Amino acid sequence: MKKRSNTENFNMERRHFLYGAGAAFLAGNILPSVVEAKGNRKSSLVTASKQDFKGALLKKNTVSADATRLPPPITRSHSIHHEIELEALQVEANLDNGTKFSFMTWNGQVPGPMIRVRQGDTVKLTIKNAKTNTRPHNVDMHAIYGTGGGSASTFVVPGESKTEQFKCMYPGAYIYHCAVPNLDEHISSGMFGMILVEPYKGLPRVDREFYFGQHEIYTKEAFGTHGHLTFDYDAMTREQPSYVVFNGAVNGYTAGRFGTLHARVGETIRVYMVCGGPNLTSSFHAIGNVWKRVWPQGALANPPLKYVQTQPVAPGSCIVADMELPVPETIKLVDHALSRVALKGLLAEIEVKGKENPSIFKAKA
Ligand SMILES: [Cu+2]
Repeated sequence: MKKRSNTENFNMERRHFLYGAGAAFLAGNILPSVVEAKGNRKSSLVTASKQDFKGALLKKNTVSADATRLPPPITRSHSIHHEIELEALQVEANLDNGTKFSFMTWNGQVPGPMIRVRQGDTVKLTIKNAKTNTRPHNVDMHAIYGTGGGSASTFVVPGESKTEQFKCMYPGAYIYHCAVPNLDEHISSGMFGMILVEPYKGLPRVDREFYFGQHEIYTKEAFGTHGHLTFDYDAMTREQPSYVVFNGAVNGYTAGRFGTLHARVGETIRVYMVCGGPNLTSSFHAIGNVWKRVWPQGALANPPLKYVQTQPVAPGSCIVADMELPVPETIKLVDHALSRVALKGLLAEIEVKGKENPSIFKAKA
């Protein structure tokens, strides 16, 4: 199979750039939705919010997004306008101990920053492509109406930036991802994240929220090989990754690597998970627990399913899933395609501390 060289990639992406520029011109552009919001009585209070995404890494020299650093739940009952900036950053970082990979990221983290807005909010989104990058990038937001989810109007070459504006018309948890012609390579290298559009009425309250992204990485070297890994187009074509990970790191949230996440008995926790793929569906499961309440595909306009063991999360989709914690235990978040856990680095642990509840579980009967 013929490999795509980086020069060929750039030429393909360059052609797309010319097409994208034409499409943006033809689309005529961007609605004055802030003005529209001001004219709406229910949305009469309009303030700008700049969402700040700096410093949200789990560990230095990784791209691993801190699963606990997400914007807080929305409590307001009116629409506002957001100004949000996402910067495409190509960075070399540790995938595992002693193992480096050339990631492509949003703001240096995987998954990209979680954007949190409310249905009816407007967003002015600036996409920057860092000068130090070598590839063009853009962003397709599944949460919006518009050509390519905005990918045509956000196509940027290194050193360039573009701004678009959109209104979040419908609620749900949606993926955003790079969508240049080699989008599978860009997503596999880390260019995906979640935009959460909370419904007008908000979401049921929980005690803690966590943010995860699952994706797979295709390398010429076998899993566990030390040194700098090389991207493998043939393996991607065959859809046979050597790594499948949460938050851009092999077993990042485990006692054996950077430490577990924490929660307390009696709490309810919520997991937001975006599946970047680009090719594998996650069979998302919490070992030792059950999804008490789950919104498949992050489709928040619908009632949740209850007490679900394993919920598929397709590439290009999300999940919002809640758990109760009646007993102390260590919960393992996995994809129940378990070779990915045993052999490819996909595990996160939540350590639940608190009082034993022997009427629900006792280890020795
Ligand atoms: Cu890209």
